[in-house]
Amino acid sequence: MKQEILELLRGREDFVSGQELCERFGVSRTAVWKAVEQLKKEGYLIEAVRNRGYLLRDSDEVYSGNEIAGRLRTRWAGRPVYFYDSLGSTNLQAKMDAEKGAGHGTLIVADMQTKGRGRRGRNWSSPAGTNLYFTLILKPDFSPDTASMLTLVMAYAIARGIEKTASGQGKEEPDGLEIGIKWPNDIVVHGKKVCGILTEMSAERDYIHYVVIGCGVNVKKQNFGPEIASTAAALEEELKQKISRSGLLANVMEVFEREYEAFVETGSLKGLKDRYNALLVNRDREVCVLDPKGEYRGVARGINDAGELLVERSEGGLTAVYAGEVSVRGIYGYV
Ligand code: BT5
Repeated sequence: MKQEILELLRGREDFVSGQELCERFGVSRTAVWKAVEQLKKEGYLIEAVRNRGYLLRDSDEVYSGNEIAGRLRTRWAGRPVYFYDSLGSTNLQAKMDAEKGAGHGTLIVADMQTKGRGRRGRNWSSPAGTNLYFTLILKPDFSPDTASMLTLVMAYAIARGIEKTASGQGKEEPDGLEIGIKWPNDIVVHGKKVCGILTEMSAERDYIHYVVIGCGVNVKKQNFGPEIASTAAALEEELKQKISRSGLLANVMEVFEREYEAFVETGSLKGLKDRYNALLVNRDREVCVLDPKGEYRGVARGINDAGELLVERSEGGLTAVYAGEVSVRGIYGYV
């Protein structure tokens, strides 16, 4: 009932009387009052005025499973959502849940991580109360070599989700926010990393058991450690506005669901390629490709339908770089 009261208050701009709530849910005034007290404990700002009733002031700062679920407008992405105050790593939890049968679209969220991971065992800084750490479980029905493209679909969804949240109008392409993608798995604002993505998969040769896409997005101001102080940034500071973590996550799920469905239909990034390339910060920049077989330099020209980065090499020729094998660095810095 708590959730239902919340939904009703969310839809009203004026006070809702205690009487109306009692009649609507067939419970006593005390029961309504208790449910409202619980919501307040979760962080909701609910004003209670004698003879007028209850009014939900603002839920933008509330970050909980209920709040995220209440804001979702998807059919399957983020359903169900499991929220934890603390986890070792949302990717690890997601993999355990996927093994135990959690379905396509299940979302694991934590307010903090004690063992947040980047690629190749690197560390992901994951303090409490500030950022998004979430992992989406997918059980796709396509071949395992296609799965690395999902990182790119998620990167696009996060970039657009940020724009949508920051513009506040649900509009996805406001001018001048300078949000970009650093191929393959970073989101960058003003040349600094605000988000990283770690995609992991369990598969046989031609069959995917599951894919988990884990994302960390820096939202609130925080003290980044000395190691990342010069390369990391948080959205609220860079964009100079408040960002609701629950709202952002719901927007990301919405864009991801739409783009994932288009991706599955064509089996490639054909439909997304041009829009992705428009956000690519490495585009037409000199990059260093850190290939285990040998580093080389070139100019990044954008992705192809398979999500590979096309690099025009200094010594001539165009190479398609596959995300699974290499990293790309800017010549003059992180981007
Ligand atoms: C990534 O790896 O960028 C993938 C990060 C994925 C994190 C999410 S959080 C939810 C889910 N659960 C997990 O355990 N992981 C996922 P990579 O490209 O390897 O970048 C890692 C590097 O980014 C580190 O070595 C640091 O230099 C830097 N870094 C660490 N924490 C950061 C932060 N909060 N913001 C920006 N940069 C950070």
